[in-house]
Amino acid sequence: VEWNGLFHDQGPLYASTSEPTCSTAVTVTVRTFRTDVTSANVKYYDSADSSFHWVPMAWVANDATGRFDRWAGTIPASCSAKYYRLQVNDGSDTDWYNAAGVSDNEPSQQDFYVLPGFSTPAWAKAAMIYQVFPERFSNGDTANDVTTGEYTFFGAPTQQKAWGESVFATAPAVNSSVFFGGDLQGVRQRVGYLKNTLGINTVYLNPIFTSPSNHKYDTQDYDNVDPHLGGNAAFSGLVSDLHSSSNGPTARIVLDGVFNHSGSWAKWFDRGNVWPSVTGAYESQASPYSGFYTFQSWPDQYSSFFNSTPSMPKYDFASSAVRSALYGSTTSVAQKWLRQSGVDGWRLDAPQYADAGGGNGSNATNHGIWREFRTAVKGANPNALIFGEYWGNAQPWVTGGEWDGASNFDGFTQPVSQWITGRDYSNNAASLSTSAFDAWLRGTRANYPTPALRTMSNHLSNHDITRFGTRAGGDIWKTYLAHFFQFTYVGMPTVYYGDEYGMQGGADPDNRRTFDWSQATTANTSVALVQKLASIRKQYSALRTGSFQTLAVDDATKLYAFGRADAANRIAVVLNNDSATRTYTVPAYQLSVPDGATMKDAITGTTYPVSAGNVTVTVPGHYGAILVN
Ligand code: ARE
Ligand code: CA
Repeated sequence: VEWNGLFHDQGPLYASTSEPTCSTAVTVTVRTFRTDVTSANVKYYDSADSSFHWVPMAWVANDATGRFDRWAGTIPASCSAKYYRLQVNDGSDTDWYNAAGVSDNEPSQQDFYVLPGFSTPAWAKAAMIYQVFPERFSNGDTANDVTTGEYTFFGAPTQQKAWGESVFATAPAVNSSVFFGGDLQGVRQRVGYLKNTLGINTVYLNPIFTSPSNHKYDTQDYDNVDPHLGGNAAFSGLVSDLHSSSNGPTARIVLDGVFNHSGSWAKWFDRGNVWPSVTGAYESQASPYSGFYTFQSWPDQYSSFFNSTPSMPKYDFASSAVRSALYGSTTSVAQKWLRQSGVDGWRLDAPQYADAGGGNGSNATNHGIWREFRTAVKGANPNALIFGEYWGNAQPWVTGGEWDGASNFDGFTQPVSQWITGRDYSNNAASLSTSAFDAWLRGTRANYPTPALRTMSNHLSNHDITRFGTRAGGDIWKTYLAHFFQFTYVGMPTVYYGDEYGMQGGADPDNRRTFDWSQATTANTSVALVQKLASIRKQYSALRTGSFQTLAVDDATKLYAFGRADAANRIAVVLNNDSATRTYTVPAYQLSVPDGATMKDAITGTTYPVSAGNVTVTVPGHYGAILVN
């Protein structure tokens, strides 16, 4: 069998649905070179009877170029999870195809998923996220700024710094008690920048509930937005401005859900007696909240985040009362902000560690927690997005009952950083050839069911890792190239504030510098490119939910070309990871674009003819072309 002709994924051209219900059969199509194959089969494992089943595929049609055959078979409807691989035969040879690609021998893992009942929010599949660290993005009200010595945080008096003041690289003492004054009034004033200049449609805010630290991962009061960020009033104003369609397209808002631990100053714990009318677990063993936490030796020895952060005591999820308070009841933290404030979803902080009895994520307990959480949150709002923070393969959490997607450190951030900058996301030297990049992407895509893949959060930087702009050595062209890939790949493009102009920064806290508002205009070439890329992603459904197909890989010239395709458009994305301008020949026939057709670069408007199956395009160094048919 000619491997180069084989293709299948769960894009709309090759699967009748990627989100079946219990009563939806799934018809899958495999493409082969014309007359190359004499028979084809779907072999699927059904978890209902723990056995494999075969479905013979029937020849259906040729494609638009006449170069390919299409064969289809139908996996019958039922509620059970199923996993399938495809077998193709040419009379003398048998080969296999699954999410890992083509193989001579039957694969035993990375099959395609059929998970009846698992769907992710439609809006999230179209989301383009902007991540804001509120204390550092925009200061809309100087009256609420934390001032120097205003209070003492874990022994350190607060320090107020001027916007833009460079303190992180030079002052090692700089920590969680340094403030620049950013707030939600500031975000609100910049909604026009987000919606209309950048064209993003979703804002993810790092924690905003009251807490004495600048990052607020140590929650003091889940019921109130920090007054230094503008409080509940500024927040509800921001939500309505984002949801409004009178100031630009309507947009969504996702909050950071810190549910693994609280701050030690939360009322349920109340170390330091921050809540005089409440008896917290730290204050008395007779506290109504004693069961919320795990003490090895009351009061000073208790389980905390990473077992080393006393300001962040861990919840004990064995307590049904804590589960009810965090997500189970309609007035719980997770439900209340969805039901009463119109929040559109949660990013889950450190969710792998949620556990009972001070543990750090034993499987059964942890998955039980997130299954309950999903039921509660989707009950409050079926369209709420849930994506978990996880740095590795998040597959155990995204096969249906728990999260929609996850932070894509492993399937996006790391390979993109290494391929383009020669550095990993911690800024250590680590290079990656183009073919290794392609293989890495294929392998990590195979980890995830299609509904989850489309809601993975694809970020170049975030508040825990070094800035992409620094890894790129300040070469803004590498940022351009990274954005080309980010806005054309599978998953939610997630722009960490400042990445749109290549903001610099090392590890935490240097990755949380103040935003430079002099850059926030389309006079900045990088900002203008992000605007263009966001508008292109918005225009073409193929870039959001179409198939992903590798078209060309060249280690010597550092060419990477891939297709995104659905019934509306066939798109070839051509990336040049070399510094020199290069001319590439890309196999348009692989997208079934026929000879004589043209493909138009959505960036430049230049039109290219397809002949002899190929399209030839010249691309500047560290830049891309998005050829649309
Ligand atoms: C503060 C200082 C740091 C200092 C640290 C040590 O800022 O410079 O090193 O204290 O105590 C929040 C704040 C941080 C703060 C931290 C502790 O944002 O600034 O650090 O609280 O007070 C792992 C976890 C993952 C976690 C990362 C940071 O798995 O959940 O570490 N990320 C979330 C948030 C953080 C937040 C917290 C959790 C706590 O996004 O911002 O920190 O609420 C591997 C592993 C990962 C591991 C990763 C990094 O790849 O696979 O699991 O992530 O390395 O260590
Ligand atoms: Ca302020």
